[in-house]
Amino acid sequence: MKNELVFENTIMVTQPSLPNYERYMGYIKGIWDRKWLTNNGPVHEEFKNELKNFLRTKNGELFTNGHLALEMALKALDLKGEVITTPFTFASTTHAIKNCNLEPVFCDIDPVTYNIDPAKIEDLITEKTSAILAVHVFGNPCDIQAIQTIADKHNLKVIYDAAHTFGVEVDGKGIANFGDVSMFSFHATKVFHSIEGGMLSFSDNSLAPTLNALKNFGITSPETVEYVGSNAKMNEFQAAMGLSNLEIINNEIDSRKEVYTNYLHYLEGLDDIRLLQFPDYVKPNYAYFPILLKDHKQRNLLCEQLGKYNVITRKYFYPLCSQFDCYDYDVKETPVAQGVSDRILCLPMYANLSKEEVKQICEIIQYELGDFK
Ligand code: T4K
Repeated sequence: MKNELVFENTIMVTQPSLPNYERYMGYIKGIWDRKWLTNNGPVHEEFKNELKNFLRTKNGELFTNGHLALEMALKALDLKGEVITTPFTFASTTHAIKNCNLEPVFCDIDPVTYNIDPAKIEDLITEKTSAILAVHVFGNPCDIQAIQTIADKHNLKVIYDAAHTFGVEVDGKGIANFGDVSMFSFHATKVFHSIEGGMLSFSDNSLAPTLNALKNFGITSPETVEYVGSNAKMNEFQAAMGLSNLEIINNEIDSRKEVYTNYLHYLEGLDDIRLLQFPDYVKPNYAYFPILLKDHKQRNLLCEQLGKYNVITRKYFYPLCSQFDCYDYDVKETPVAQGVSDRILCLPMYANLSKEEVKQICEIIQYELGDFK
């Protein structure tokens, strides 16, 4: 331990940015006056339209969180049987599949991008397969073209868990425009948030009425309930936070880019660490700062040691979803995912993380990795 590097105030793995207080309260005042609090209120509608403009997508619907949005997407597509997916993701992705009475089939990941490896998908397709549910992990887009080619060949739906990819572009095209459906999370820990919240973008506009019914108990008219739906509606207060945050999103991404650049600068030359690189054709949003350590022991030690300096890191995503106690799968089938999950560590990443703080975190890492050798 090097005592002079201990932070006085704990550095969390992330911290939400907040919008201009007066702007937010302006929206709240309107909600107060109207007494219309949820169920497709005017702020909800304004937020939805602004988001569709920002993400440059023609179809979009809002939800109370990203997870329920994903479940509603799987239901609206009326999937059956098996869904090929990645085990290297947040619990939500796999739980959504299971909660919709579908069977997840775990495909291994690419060792460089940490996304589902398209080269390994076709071997897993059976007559029961109805979809591929891929995740753009840490904001780095999947191999969209390869996945679509496989899906077209086998007549499968493609759903993207785009929880980490708000504002990301591929070859100048907004990330919301790929596959059949993409899900965005607006949780407080995300690059863009509405406290809690989520959105689906989708290619087939006929999905809109089904999604709207599904998020409102399956009700299609005052006396008709056509689907076994849920309650997954976004309320006016969430939408107000989202609208206010949309005003600062470009600054948010610029600030994160600076934090990312500072990390690259101060971690340069550390042989034990591999960083996530974005291809030239991707415009990233700098959602996370994952590092891949040499082995499991080194990752765990570094995580523990950083904690003693008041730096909170997270092992996103360890364990693999396929290893959860609530499931019973054979993880040996995804060795690359296993290796990444054992060695990954997400460093603090948020817009307000100063250059001095990043420098100090990197000095701790340098010192502690030196100690571990
Ligand atoms: N798919 C993927 C790939 C996802 O990553 C997620 C969510 C979803 C689907 C589902 O989307 P949502 O239904 O959530 O919209 C956090 C988030 O709760 C979760 O949204 C996120 N992924 C996941 C990667 O991270 P935890 O369990 O790590 O959260 P927690 O409470 O430990 O927060 C992390 C840190 O953030 C805290 O240590 C401090 C800071 N924090 C957190 C909150 C809530 C704040 O500073 N302020 C806050 O209000 O899951």
